[in-house]
Amino acid sequence: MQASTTSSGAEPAKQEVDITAYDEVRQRLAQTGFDAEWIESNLRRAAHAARHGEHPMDRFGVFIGSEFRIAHLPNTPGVTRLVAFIGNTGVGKTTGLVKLGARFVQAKRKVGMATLDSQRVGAVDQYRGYAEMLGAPMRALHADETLTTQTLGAHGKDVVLLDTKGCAESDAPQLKALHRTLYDQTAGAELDTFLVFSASASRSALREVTEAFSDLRLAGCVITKIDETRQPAAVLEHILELGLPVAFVSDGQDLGLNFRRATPELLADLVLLGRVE
Ligand SMILES: Nc1nc2c(ncn2[C@@H]2O[C@H](COP(=O)(O)OP(=O)(O)OP(=O)(O)O)[C@@H](O)[C@H]2O)c(=O)[nH]1
Ligand SMILES: [Mg+2]
Repeated sequence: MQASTTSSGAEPAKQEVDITAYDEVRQRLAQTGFDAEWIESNLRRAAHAARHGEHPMDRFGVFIGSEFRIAHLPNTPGVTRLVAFIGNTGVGKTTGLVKLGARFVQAKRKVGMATLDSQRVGAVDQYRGYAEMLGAPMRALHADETLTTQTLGAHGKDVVLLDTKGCAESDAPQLKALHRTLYDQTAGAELDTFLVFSASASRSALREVTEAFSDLRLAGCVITKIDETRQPAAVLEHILELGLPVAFVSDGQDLGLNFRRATPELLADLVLLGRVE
């Protein structure tokens, strides 16, 4: 088909239109905080696969959305999912788990809760309060306690939400040992560990926390506090670079409202608008 080339064999007309229109995409990406090199390389990749007549903003949205991997929580009958949120202190691990728990309860799944954050003043009482709100039993485990399906109260549960301290030195060895135990015993439970990133974290902080937990096998990540910045580029670049699947995005403090399942469209909005619609 000759539609995209001129009869003289000069530059395709379509490409000229695209260059003008990609300027707008470029501007949007710069506003979200992406660096120039990232922008140029991804614009080229998106434009390369553009279809005739496709609007560059739509093209880039579809392209970048499909660059993200989406994490799925398998629902296997007879298998308890042990869902652990790890990451730095204050990023939204506890409230994220509670938001996830509310979804499970709504879906009539049997939920248990457990926490490794058992020494900090008030932490256990806070988690117990959330557990009562969800109508779920709760276990607090100490740093020297071995994690098993028994100690976590997993029996008869579809899912156990495992909160952590936010300290890689103590959380990582306990979770690593749990992973080994479950593997050795084929215990009817599987561990899904998600690294929680705040959308306003710096590039170096993101690298450091990822490195601190690098011993653990991750099921994916959660992005929190996207309502606190219009420039979430660092976290998005970091996740794309790692190829880490994204499970959820948190956009506020409301336990019932502000937790969304990640989708390619939602992540594309974050890239292009710095927020979700
Ligand atoms: N604005 C905003 N606040 C959030 C979000 N997610 C969590 N928060 C708030 O951030 C604060 C810390 O959240 P937690 O869930 O306690 O964080 P954590 O990672 O468990 O913190 P530690 O237990 O201290 O390690 C709370 O006030 C939450 O309401 C979000 O997406 N947006
Ligand atoms: Mg917490």
